[in-house]
Amino acid sequence: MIRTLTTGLALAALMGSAAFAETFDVKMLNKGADGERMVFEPAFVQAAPGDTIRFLATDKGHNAEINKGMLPEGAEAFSGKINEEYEVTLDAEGVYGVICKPHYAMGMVMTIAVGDVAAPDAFLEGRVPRKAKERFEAQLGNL
Ligand SMILES: [Cu+2]
Repeated sequence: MIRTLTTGLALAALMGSAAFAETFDVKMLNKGADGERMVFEPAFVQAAPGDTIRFLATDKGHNAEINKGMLPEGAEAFSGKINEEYEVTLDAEGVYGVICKPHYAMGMVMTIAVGDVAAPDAFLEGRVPRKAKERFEAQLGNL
């Protein structure tokens, strides 16, 4: 009886961290609820280390990938295929900039914050299309 209890507790402790990890669904859409075209919805996600982001191919023709250089130090870049659901677990704290490659110029971008973080200074340095920049700036406003 005691032995069973101990085993049960050890198991619960082992599964503890996984049990608290969350999954966030992000739709890839031709048109968002607010009428904006080519969007990730939601366009900003506040996550914790170990959480998973699931990009849903709700509409056709989209993908989700890290924009070059827009990821925390030590984090791995990722890239989903067009028309496919894609799932990624983020362990490194920081700010991740995600784009849909075909619609980057049209501003199809989103931001994921992992942990309690601030927007990095250099996040929007370099060449970012105007519409994408506007949306990134609005998303970073959540931090
Ligand atoms: Cu797209």
